Amino acid sequence: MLSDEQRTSWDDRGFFRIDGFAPASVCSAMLKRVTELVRNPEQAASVGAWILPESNKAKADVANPEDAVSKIFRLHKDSVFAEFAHSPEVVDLVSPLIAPDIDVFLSQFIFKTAGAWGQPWHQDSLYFPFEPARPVVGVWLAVTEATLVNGCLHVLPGSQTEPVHAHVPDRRPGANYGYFEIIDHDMSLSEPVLMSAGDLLVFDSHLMHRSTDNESTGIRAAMVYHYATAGSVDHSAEYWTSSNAWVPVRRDGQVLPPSVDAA
Ligand SMILES: O=C(O)CCC(=O)C(=O)O
Repeated sequence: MLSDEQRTSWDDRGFFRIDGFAPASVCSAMLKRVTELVRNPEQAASVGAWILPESNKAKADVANPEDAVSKIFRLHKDSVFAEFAHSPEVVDLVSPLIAPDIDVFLSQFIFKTAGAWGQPWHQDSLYFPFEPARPVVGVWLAVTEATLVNGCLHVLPGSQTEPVHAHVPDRRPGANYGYFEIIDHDMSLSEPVLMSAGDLLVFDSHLMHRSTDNESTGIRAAMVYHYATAGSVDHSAEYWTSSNAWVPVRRDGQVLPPSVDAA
């Protein structure tokens, strides 16, 4: 399912991108739905979503509730987010990188409204104490444009071959919950990932990446999913309150519809 170019980029650089992957209608439906959920916390709770506040913004100081939200987790059983997570276009892209049978276990909508801080250099596998530990694949959909000014991702090509490095808590006072940082590695060969709404980045969970602060006056939104081998043992709950929810997306060569729950 992967082109030679995608496979080479994956092997050598730890990621590849597909421009124009999702239509504008999907991006706007996602943004509309998360806004609805943030404005209706009971509805968010009823679909199992978790709302994480932006640490450096007080609810009282913002015009709309969503302006003070950093991320919403556990959306992959809900409407447009489930449809995307289970779509053959995504599942058949990710499966060759992992295994024939895969689950989606994590989803997060990142609001990154004006003034929100970025996430420092990290490897996603820090958050994934699984057996087997890898492969784990992230897909990052640009819901809006991502630029140098509004806080696009930056990646360090080739760093997927590194083990998971030591991470220290994000050193900025008031940094968001759960943000950790790699400080023992040279990031000088990193590259910004400039994207238009609808572009997709597919990346290895050992790839070092970060995002910068949103210094624009608008939102820089993204929807992120993570996929892993079916039957993985997830030890997260032994360390922290986990937002993971394992849902099968591919079995016996078939992409499964959103309604099939994990065993
Ligand atoms: O989109 C962002 O601002 C950061 C996302 C990120 O680093 C991640 O999903 O691991």
